[in-house]
Amino acid sequence: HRSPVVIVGAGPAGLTLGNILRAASVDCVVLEVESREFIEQRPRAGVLEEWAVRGLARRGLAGNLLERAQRHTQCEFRFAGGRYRLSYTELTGQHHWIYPQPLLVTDLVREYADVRGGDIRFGVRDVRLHDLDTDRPAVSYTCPETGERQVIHCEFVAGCDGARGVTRAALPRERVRIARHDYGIGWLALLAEAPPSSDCVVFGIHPRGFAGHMARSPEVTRYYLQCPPGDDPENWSEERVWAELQERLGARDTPPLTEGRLIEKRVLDMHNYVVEPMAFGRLFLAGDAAHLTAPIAAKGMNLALHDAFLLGDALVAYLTKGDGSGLHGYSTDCLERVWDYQEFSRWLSDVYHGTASGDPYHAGTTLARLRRLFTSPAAASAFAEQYLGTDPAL
Ligand code: RFL
Repeated sequence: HRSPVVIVGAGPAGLTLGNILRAASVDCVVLEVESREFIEQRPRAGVLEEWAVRGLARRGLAGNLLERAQRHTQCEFRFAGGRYRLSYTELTGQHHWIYPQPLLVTDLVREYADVRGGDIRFGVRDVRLHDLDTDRPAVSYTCPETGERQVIHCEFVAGCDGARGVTRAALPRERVRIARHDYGIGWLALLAEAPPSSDCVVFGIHPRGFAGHMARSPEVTRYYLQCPPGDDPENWSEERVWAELQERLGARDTPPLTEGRLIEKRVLDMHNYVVEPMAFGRLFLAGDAAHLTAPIAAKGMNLALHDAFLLGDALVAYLTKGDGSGLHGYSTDCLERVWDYQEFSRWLSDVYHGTASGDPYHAGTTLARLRRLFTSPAAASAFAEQYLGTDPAL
């Protein structure tokens, strides 16, 4: 079997890339280990930056999103018993869109497979990459129905298989540098069957640890609670979760949170990595396969889309016009934004976790940073700009 491009992984990065290629009549095959039902329901991110949605819309991929997503214009910090709103849209003219990742993935699969006639194979096993440093690489996998090995010969492989995929490991160790940062912090990620308790994202910065509140839909709210890394979710009964959330997100003159049944409860160990360069031979990595940012600043899905736009346009330029400049600059062009978002996540992590660090010095400087956000318009504008991401006009 032959196809110009094989895309490993059907997350936001792989599916966006597949759609861009199909729109330009470039054939590709998407290989995904999970089933379609599974990826359409896997709960994760929900915050999209305005430029990313514009990029999707420009490629005909934001129809449902623009009808159904909520527009957010401000966020709220709660600390030292008070609540403080930051109207980032007033400061930047940009807003956030709230659209759960499974809905975006559902839209992208439907458009790719059912509308643009793209080839996608679910449930594949044991994906392996071959001859990446030649002009004729190949990808092999075990077919779920027959158990046979299949080989697809191609010109390019796109590694879009996320943090736990296999494509990153195909980069020879001596040709890449992987920078890592471990925060030494855990977050209990929760989804509650409860309506949001605020019309915006709320960050609770509390001596007992960080707590976050993020609307997902009128019925479902995402919450986060800082916890020790590697903590067992079973240590967190519903009762304990709600008591901690009420305490850490509590503020003067604020009604208690609306409680509900917890439908997801997972511990995330907060760590980041960046692979440089994001390419080797005919393999190009995109999204979490190339770089992970802990969900601290809600950046991961946005970066995945940024990579997919750049890689999609670059592959189309090469395969339809022989123009290799986009592919040549791909890694450098992606990494600038990746590092910018990494730096912001790290800054924000210091703020979120400072008052619970046990270090009075860190706690003191954290509160100073927070007060500065609400006394200095320049500090507020700088925060807003980074929180929303600058527009790459893609
Ligand atoms: P994905 O979405 O992980 O997709 C990779 C796909 O590859 C498949 N796969 C393989 N396929 C074939 N062969 C293999 N060997 C394979 N191994 C894996 C997987 O099944 C999957 O379908 O990566 P992609 O496309 O790079 O997208 C990245 C985003 O999913 C990720 O950055 C975000 O979810 C991160 N994130 C957030 N990002 C935001 O921008 N805003 C947020 O609010 C936000 N919140 C979050 C998050 C991530 C979270 N978790 C659980 C990691 C909240 C959470 C809780």
